[in-house]
Amino acid sequence: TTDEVERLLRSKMSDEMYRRLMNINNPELHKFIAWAVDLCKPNSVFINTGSPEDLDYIRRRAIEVGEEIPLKTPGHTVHFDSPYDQARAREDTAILLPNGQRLPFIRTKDRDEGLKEMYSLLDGIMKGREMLVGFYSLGPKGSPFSILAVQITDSYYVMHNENILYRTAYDEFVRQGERARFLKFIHSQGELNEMKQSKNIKQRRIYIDLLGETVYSVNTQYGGNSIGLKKLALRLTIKRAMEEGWLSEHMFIIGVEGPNGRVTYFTGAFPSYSGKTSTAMLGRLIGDDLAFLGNVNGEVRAVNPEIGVFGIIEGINPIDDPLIYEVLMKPNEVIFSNVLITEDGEVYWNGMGKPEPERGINYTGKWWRGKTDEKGNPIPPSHPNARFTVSLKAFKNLDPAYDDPNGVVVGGIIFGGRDPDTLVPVVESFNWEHGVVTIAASLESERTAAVIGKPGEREFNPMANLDFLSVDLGIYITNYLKFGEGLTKPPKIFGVNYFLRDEQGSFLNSKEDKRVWLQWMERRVHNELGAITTPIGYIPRYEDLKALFREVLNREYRLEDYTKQFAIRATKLLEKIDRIWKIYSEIPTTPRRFFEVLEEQRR
Ligand code: SPV
Ligand code: MN
Repeated sequence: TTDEVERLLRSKMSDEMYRRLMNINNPELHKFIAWAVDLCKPNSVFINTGSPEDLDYIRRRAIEVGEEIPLKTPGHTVHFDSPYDQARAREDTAILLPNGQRLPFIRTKDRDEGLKEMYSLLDGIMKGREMLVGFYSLGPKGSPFSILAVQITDSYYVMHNENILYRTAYDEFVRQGERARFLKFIHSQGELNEMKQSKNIKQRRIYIDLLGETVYSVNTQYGGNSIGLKKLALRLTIKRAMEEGWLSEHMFIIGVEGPNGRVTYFTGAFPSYSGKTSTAMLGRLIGDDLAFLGNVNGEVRAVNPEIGVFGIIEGINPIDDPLIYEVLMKPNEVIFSNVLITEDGEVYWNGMGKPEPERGINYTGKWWRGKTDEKGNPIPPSHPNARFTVSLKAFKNLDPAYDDPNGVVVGGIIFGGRDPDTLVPVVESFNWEHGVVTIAASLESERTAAVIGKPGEREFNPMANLDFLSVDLGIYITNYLKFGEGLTKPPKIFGVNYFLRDEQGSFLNSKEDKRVWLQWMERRVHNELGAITTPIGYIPRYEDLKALFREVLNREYRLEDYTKQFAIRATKLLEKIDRIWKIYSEIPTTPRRFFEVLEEQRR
């Protein structure tokens, strides 16, 4: 009842915090917070309005309680996750569905059972701690694309991340009052060890309740598992997108500068650690990870639900990624996770282009060269999935439209993976459905360190979104195809592959070649270049690439390299079609059109 809600809230909230919450005239919100207070039993509640003082409070507390360690450079801090909690935890993550319903490829759990387990894990978990409540908007405020969200957490680190990565929206909640519909996230890091790392990793659980549009996350700190608005929200927004006929995707959004000052916007989906962020940095940046795509008058428009980057830091160095490197070096608000703190109080990560220090502190405690884990494997200075969190505003290549409520018009959509031996470096599909079926829905990639498990195995990863799917894959594909039918100016769909290798295992391309592919795609969107029609789509002509290599990289491009890279590997492609066919034929909801398009390709 309203009285109980009031009593519960008043028992844990100062007058000021209570006033802040009541400023939002939304009984559902009050009930949600009261329920969380009742269950988690925090000492107190902090309502984060997003004011400069509140943002500062979160930053300060993260350091005071030891969740973050300040570095020498002003604004820089480091957070350490547990050695067993450094990537997305697939095994501990499930979509809750009523009556034990199941979905292909998705870890599901009976809703009642899952909620029961979760409530018992959360019971009293915030004793002695402050419960933090944050209000955010996924997407530009006031945009028709945008979705509101509330995050509850007992981690200053998590809320600090969210304050950098998302638009705070307390004011929007106040404005909308009762009308505010919002996603709900509740997180607790659980008990901590001396290094302030989640201790009960065996009880790590991430449950996504589609019915209640609520995500529960407990006994974990790794950003992908704990930052509600990132990949946890993605599960909920995919569901909404499905119901409302738009696309919620694991994609960057960039503006590519073409000839004569022309800017063409692209979105791109890549499994993590397959070139997504580095491709995003080649353009004018709008987003590096997530995109909402909608049909606006027959065109696709996209907005970024985020305003920051939670990026992989390994291998970022001044030569390959000068823009990111600069952002990570200058005094600025940056949260590093799972890197090494040197003895001088500076940050070090693998592949930054500096000699490896002798010692320092990393996620395993005191680190020195040659330290091994319990299996005898050497512990690197930084974890391969070590990350940085930084505002988009820190980037020199930020596109002025990054916060435009109307989004940008999408000219092309790129799908890429880590594929050693099958797909050419760049290919354009014949049309929307051909691209959706043979490129996007057929995406395969080698597993990387962003996911717990053995790297290197080839994984099926449609739209680079499989880890985040919350709906039946067949229905997801159907929605994609339908979305295309409603477009009068559909974006072109491209496939890229930066990881082709020869028989000796050497890469067939160098890192900067992707600049050329990007320019080729930009020209193709405007129908300025011809192409070779092959059974898998349009591929570049040698002479066009030769000219672009000159123009973009000031380099020769040899015919023999082209021939190797752009050979249509028919046997490998046919094998791939067989694999993909088998997967989808086991999903009853796969649309018939899917098999027709794939069959045409095979023939
Ligand atoms: C990614 O790996 O794709 C990320 C980080 O963006 S995570 O949140 O772990 O998914
Ligand atoms: Mn991602």
